Amino acid sequence: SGYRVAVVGATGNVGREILNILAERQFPLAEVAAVASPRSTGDIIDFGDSGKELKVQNIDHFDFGSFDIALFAAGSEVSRLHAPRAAEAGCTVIDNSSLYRMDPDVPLIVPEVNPEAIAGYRAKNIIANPNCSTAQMVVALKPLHDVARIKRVVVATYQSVSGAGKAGMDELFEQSRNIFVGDANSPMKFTKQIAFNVIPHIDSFLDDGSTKEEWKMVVETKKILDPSIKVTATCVRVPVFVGHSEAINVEFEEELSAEQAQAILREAPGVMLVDKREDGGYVTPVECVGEYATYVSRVRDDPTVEYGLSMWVVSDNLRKGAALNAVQIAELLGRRHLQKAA
Ligand code: 11C
Repeated sequence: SGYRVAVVGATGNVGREILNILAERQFPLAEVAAVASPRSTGDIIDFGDSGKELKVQNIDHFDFGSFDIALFAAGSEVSRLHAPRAAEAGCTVIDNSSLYRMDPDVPLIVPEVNPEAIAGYRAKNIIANPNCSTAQMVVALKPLHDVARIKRVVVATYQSVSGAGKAGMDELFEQSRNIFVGDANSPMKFTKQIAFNVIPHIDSFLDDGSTKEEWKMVVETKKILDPSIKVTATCVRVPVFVGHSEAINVEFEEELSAEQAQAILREAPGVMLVDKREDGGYVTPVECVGEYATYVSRVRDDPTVEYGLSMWVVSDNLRKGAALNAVQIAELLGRRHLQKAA
């Protein structure tokens, strides 16, 4: 027995990782369906390393009513068109897009941080998965907030091109090669050259001069962790294929030394502390690819404020930032709320 699960956007960066992770974690499945746009209908894709193959089904004709859970990873437009139809047919939607995250009737869940909020899913039968840069940050902040109450966070991100989909990865690869062989380059997906460069712009600009990616880190952190926490973010795209990094400065209400923070983080769920204060004694994005953990390194006191710390947080943006968190939500939903199909 198990759940009947549909993965929407199964051929994309996150959809493929969802299938890998469902297989890896032996998620209890009675049935699994790969669903995508008509463009991919009929394609054959692997169900992780299970040896099983799945034939991609057309979302336009897909009957969600015979599924328990649909994990959506095909962007906001597909969620807007199909998530309500799935939810109304009785299939609980776990949505990776930004569409429903700030909807007060939709819980926004990181299982290590606010699992209790999942009960609110019944209002719309939809649960939202946060933005990748928010997910890894709140996993690292939550255990520290529990002990010393966070007042304010200043974060700068170093986000990999896989956050912009397969097209972003292809652009970094092609541009790097073209630069080596002397061919002309023109940015397509990104607004400036991404190879051997960094771009301080992710998602669209807002009226106040910030970007939507930066706004997401502010409002999602408040919704998941605590509305009283102030966040200011600068989000930057870097020429890394997979793995988002963040330089985070935190100001607390109460005293918390770097040593105490390290001890707390060593025990925290979902966190792997790698902090040797020596050459190479920290984690970089290439080392976190394919891993589940949110890695924390470089924890140190910030003496410029009364109670402050700085740290470096890295995670696989396609996993904890997206697919893994979505599968963990499905696991939580199954444990607490759903009956398995016979
Ligand atoms: C990026 N964080 O790295 C984005 C990708 O709101 O789900 C995910 C966007 C989102 O480009």
